[in-house]
Amino acid sequence: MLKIFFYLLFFSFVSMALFIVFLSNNKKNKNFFPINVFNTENNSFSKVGNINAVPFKTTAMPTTSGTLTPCPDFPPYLQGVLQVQFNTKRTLEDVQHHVGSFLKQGGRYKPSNCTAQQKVAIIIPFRNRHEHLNHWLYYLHPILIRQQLDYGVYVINQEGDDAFNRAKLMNIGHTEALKQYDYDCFVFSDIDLIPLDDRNLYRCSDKPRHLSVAVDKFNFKLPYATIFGGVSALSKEQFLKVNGFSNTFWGWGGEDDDLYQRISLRGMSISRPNSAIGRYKMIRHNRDAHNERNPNNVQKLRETHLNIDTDGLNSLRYTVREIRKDILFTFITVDVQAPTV
Ligand code: UD2
Ligand code: MN
Repeated sequence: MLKIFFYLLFFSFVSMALFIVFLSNNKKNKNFFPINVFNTENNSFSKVGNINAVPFKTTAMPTTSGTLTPCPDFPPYLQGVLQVQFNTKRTLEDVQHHVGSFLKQGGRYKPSNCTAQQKVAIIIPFRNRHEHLNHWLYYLHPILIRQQLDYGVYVINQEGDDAFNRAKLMNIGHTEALKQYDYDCFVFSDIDLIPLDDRNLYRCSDKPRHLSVAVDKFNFKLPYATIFGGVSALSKEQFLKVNGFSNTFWGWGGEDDDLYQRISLRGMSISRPNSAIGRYKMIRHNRDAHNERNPNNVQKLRETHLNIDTDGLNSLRYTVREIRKDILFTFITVDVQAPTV
């Protein structure tokens, strides 16, 4: 009987010891939590550690000569796939509380521990979409910070209620941003598009780049091969080479296709991230008032080659009504000089 008792005691000790070993191993795995970061440019995987432990602000690491080293090609703090939802109501105060302390007046940021590879102006055409703006700022600032960009956010607000002109607002944003800082890359983004993966870098490349490749609204597929609307990135040189957007697309539609044609006409082709990474959620909305589809824009698309040299950055006319620098963005209200009909 006593023998049985000792056997039982022995077995319970062994199982307890095994249980403890199992628990400690489990904990180790949790701490390590490796994340595979998919490198969008050469399709290779690299490992980063636990991203939750990575602070936005890291201490500066100057070289021996006292200058900062260039930021790496592949930012080390990316998280990969992101959770995005628009059910939560967000106010500007919420967003400011969330990310404001990392930014400088005007929605500006640059990494403190390395020199950013590019100076990027994000241009957003805007009128009466404040709720969308709050979501955009809430999600995009942390992403852009993790991407180690030297960037600024410019919201170009069309004054009045004449026909909306997305493309002209982009040209104005480009011109006004350059008055503020020596940007070398321009990301043109709709206010309602939120990336679902931070490996989709808001940078420019050797070709004009279409970033919003797989949008939920289009079942995560390109609706047609040459689409260039949504979010796109052009270097300063690329944008100048095509004379910017056309200024004459009033109302909804066509201006993005016109830009695509300009790019082709100037002998360039476009690049895109992998569709597994270039994923976006669009905040659901109805067509806005005064941005109805304009049937004239279809005809205009047949004339891009006739207009590219005379309609664009070199013919841009507008009046700035106000420049307001919030901590989260620079808000520029403009009179786009809509034609009187
Ligand atoms: C598509 C394109 C968009 C543009 C548009 C045609 C994609 C994913 N999107 O978007 O890039 O080419 O068709 O013009 O391909 N806006 C305001 N207030 C307004 C009207 C527009 O702020 O009253 C801004 C806002 O940033 C908005 C953008 O203009 O996201 C485009 O307008 P939209 O969202 O109504 O157009 P949508 O979704 O059909
Ligand atoms: Mn939209």
